[in-house]
Amino acid sequence: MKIYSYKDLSKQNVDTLCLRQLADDASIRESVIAIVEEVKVSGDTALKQYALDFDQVTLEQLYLDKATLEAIASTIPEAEKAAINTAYSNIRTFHAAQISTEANIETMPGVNCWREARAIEHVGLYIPGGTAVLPSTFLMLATPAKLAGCKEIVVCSPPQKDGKTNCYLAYCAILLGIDRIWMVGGAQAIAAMAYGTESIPKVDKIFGPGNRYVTQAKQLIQGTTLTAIDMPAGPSEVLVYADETAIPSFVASDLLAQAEHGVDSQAILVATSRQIIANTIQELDKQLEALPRKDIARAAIANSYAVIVNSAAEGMHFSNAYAPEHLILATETYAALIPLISNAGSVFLGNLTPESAGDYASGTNHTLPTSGFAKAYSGVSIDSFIKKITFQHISNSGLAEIGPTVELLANAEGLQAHKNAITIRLQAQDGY
Ligand code: HSO
Ligand code: ZN
Repeated sequence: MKIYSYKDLSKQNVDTLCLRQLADDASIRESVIAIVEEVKVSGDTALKQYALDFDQVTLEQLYLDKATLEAIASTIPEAEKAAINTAYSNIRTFHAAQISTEANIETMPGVNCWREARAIEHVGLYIPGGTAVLPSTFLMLATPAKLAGCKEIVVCSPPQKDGKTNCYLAYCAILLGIDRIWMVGGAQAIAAMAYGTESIPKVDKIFGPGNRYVTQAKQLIQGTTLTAIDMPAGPSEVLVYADETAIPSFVASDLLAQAEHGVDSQAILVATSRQIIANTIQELDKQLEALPRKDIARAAIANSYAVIVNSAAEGMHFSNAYAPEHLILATETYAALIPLISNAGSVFLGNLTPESAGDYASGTNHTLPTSGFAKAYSGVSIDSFIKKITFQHISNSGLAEIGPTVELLANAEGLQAHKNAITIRLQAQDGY
């Protein structure tokens, strides 16, 4: 892990350190374009062929039905079932509280304006398989989708070697009231949901993380179809701010929790002294050896760095420039730092609040903006599954109030028909 001193970094150095590898691999783009085109043209036939080519499974039917999911779900061990139930309950409680109604505003006497939320009717959720199957992601996406009232929730996830899904995903499906999981993975899943196939419904918005192919496919369909995406997704990342009240073994465990996600994950340590960094690296080396995914974690740590800062303000300055997906404040004085945070996906306060808690069970969503997109994007929430429609009503007296203003502005823009739409009504009123 490289160590930098903040005071020696130029603005350009900081910019370079904050730059993520936004993978735009031309060969990936080309194969994704080909896959998307093939799914668009050949639909289910293409999906079955890709299942054979990429997942080595023959699928007679592309989805698992409710009875199959129930049978798989029934094999889940009791302890894991209880853990999923607890996580689900917390995620549900936190997201349910985000549902709100807005006030009806009388902007002028007799002129009323308001907004009402409506669910996005058809949504698609992509649940990755690969090196880690993530039932937690299923809960994080489907819980707000259900609460928002989405009519149709299409779930795609790559098949296991037996052509099915595991007991955790199946149990989540049953718990969430989702009675079908499509055994479709990769870029082909994104294409299927964006264009629709004979059996997979076309959706209005696609959610979920994935590998570079999935991410590339999401970017592609966002630009070429009417289907929206949740957010641009890059490798997962954490920035831990640690001062002398931090506990190095805890900090090391947080950096490694991030690092085990993937070789391209970043785990950044910002600390108020070189000693804290040294202590943390010592702990990190110790803990790393015991990890089953140590090769992945080691590669990710090699891709990460530490920064020494002279004050909390400097630390937050760097953090805001980096705009981390996850920010952990490993300090007892976290409260004073909260107002200094301007860019972060999700923040974890104090020595007893690891990112893992939010990844799984505390209630907040773990689908968050990466790669610096926290400067402009929020994480997934109820808002991601709704759109807000504005309404207005103008009464008799309201028309008299607002009419002359609109007439004048329409006239100024040279749009006579706009003006007439007011004038014709005002004249009709005069006749009453
Ligand atoms: N840290 C990941 C979410 C996750 N962690 C799922 C474990 N499972 C992105 O926020
Ligand atoms: Zn995680």
